[in-house]
Amino acid sequence: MCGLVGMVGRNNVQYDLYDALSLLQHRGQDAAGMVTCEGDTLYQRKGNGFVRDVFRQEHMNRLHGNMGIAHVRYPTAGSDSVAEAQPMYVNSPFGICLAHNGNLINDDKLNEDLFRADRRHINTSSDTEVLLNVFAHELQNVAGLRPLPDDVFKAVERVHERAVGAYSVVALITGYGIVGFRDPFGIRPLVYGKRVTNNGPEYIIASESVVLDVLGFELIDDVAPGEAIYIQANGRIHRKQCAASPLYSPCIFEYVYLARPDSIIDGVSVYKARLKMGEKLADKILRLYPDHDIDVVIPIPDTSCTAALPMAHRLDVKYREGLVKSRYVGRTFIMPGQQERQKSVRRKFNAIDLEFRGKNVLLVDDSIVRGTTTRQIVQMARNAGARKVYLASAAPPVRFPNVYGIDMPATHEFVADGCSEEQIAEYIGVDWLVYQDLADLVDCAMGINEKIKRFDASVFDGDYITGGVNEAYLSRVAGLRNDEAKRQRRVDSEVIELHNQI
Ligand code: PIN
Repeated sequence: MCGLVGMVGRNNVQYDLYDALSLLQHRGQDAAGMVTCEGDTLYQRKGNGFVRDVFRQEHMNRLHGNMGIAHVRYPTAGSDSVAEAQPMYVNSPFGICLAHNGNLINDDKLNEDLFRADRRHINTSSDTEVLLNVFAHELQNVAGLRPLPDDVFKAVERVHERAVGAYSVVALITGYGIVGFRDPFGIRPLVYGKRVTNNGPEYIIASESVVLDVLGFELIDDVAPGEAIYIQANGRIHRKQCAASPLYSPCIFEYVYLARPDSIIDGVSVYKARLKMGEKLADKILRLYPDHDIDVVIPIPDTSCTAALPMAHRLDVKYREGLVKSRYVGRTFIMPGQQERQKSVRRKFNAIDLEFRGKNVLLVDDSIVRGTTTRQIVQMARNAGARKVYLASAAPPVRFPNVYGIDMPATHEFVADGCSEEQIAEYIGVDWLVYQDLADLVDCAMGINEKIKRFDASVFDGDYITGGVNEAYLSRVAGLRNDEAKRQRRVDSEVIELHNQI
């Protein structure tokens, strides 16, 4: 998962881009990068780690220019090293930088075509470099000495024809402007907005609307599935639908867990969707257990708190924040091995005994993926003296791999893989377990945007809307995602970094 931002301003944009990346930090904490453009010159800073660690004052001082793009990255399959931090750059035509949120399914085939037909070399295993070169090649085919809006739109049309998968993109064409586009299914989010200054309008494109809110931009619209937005360096803005048959199909997991609650994605408030998830889940519990003996609802923080509160109201039981999550403990993915992950859960969460002792507790989480964190938290609840422990998940069981840019484990590492709900409950150690039904979840996210007819819910139902997801592809993904593969890639990338230092 990644976060993107691109901006055309009236003055230097590096501080706005920095703030935007900080607001998108939840979408990726593995690496961050920024490219700015002043006249015909590009300035770049990229590195591994949090935004605040990658950009120091001396870097900020050098990032000149009134337009730029920036990116935060999560380690999606196959891209853990700093060499693959984004934005990526290709010099021809014009000098183009590109940052991408999502994942291409046919990057192997595109890589081959780029080499054989387009005579372009790809130097990393990142699908972003592939996407950048496809866009660059197509722009080179149509543009003259300057990229006109129609040239940019034709290039995006060709990208849609060639690329299969999920891609929300911001690109910068040196000296000319920034481009934002979204795949024909609009799987990953992208919005754009405007801020009026005394010197004229400024424009921004970003993964989530929270960036626009905080930086004082007015939301114009979501970039529609298949649509492209071209903002020229002089502040002129152009938009065009570039896909033959776009179909709104945004990722439902954004609403479950990925996005910030204060963002509005495709016209639907993430916060409101989560409130509804809590209400629907309470209704299901009341249907299944009309005489339930729940004393207290306790969310597993942070995401699930939004759903747990209306849930408690509807169940007519107390809501208590009996689990405290430390803000300062390192991320679990620095320690991807199973044992290390277990230790880190205990460091991250602590239980307030008085909320558990002698009580029948309903824990609430946004989703259950591996079940390992959940299992330990259930054990903590028991150690804190809970009489019975129940668990409700605001999302259905995760059973299928994500191929659209969310870093998830291999299928056999999902707790739900090949297991019934009873077996999962037993593994996790709860007295009963309730999952949200998929139809209810879809209902919660439907909101008021009539353009959305369906969601990408492939992690729950295995329906991959883009096509191209076959057995061979899934086994390639599984090979890249299991714990051992991730550990090996970390070692490899450390070696590369060391080599670079030497
Ligand atoms: C919660 C994020 N949420 C918690 C992510 C745990 C699955 N896990 C998915 C639950 S928050 S497990 O954003 O940190 O608040 O099933 O893999 O054990």
